[in-house]
Amino acid sequence: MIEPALTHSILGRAARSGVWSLGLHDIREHGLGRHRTVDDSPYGGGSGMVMRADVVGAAIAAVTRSDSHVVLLEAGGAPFGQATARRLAQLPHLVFVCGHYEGIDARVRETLVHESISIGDYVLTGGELAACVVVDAVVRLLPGALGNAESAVEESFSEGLLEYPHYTRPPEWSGLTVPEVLLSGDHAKVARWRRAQSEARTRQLRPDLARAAGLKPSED
Ligand code: JF5
Repeated sequence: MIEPALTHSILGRAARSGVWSLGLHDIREHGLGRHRTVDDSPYGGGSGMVMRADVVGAAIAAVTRSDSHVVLLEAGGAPFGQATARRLAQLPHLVFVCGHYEGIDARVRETLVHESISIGDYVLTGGELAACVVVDAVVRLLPGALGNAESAVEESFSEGLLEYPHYTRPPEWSGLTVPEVLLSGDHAKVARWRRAQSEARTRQLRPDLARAAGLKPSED
């Protein structure tokens, strides 16, 4: 699941050109016994299974270096955002621990995990897709990862506002036209229009971001 997601397209090109590299490690290789068991029932009772500290601990130990930063993906982690992506992009070696079942023995998080991250308030079947999301957001920030065509789209988030709407040819499609101002050639006017669109969208869809960016609530 992870390999095709992270070796496709832009991330794949960046890996092939040496910007980053991916190592994939199956925790089950550290599993116990004939069934390579990685989980057990929770102390204290209850449903579901918990990933064993000894197994996950051995898996982490096998792949970490002295400069590794170990990240656990779980719904109960700290909310992931662009600021976290920027911070992780500065680090030399990231290890993503992907939970399954009800989660991982809490002693692993306390000892071997440097931070626990959530990509949103929903439950996944495992941490792999969440790790792919984080890796994508981090790798595209590495120097040389993006070509000119893909660059730049940090702007909206570094401003803390949502993107303005984009248009390209044809000028009329399905009876819909492109806003006049974008065809006017007046760059200052275009910039003001885009800023107003960003602010309006942010107020409407993300009042939390609007407040954080210091936008006044609109009248209507
Ligand atoms: C996971 C046990 C981790 O469900 C998530 C998740 C949701 N938002 N961010 C991450 O991670 C997978 C499942 C079960 C631990």
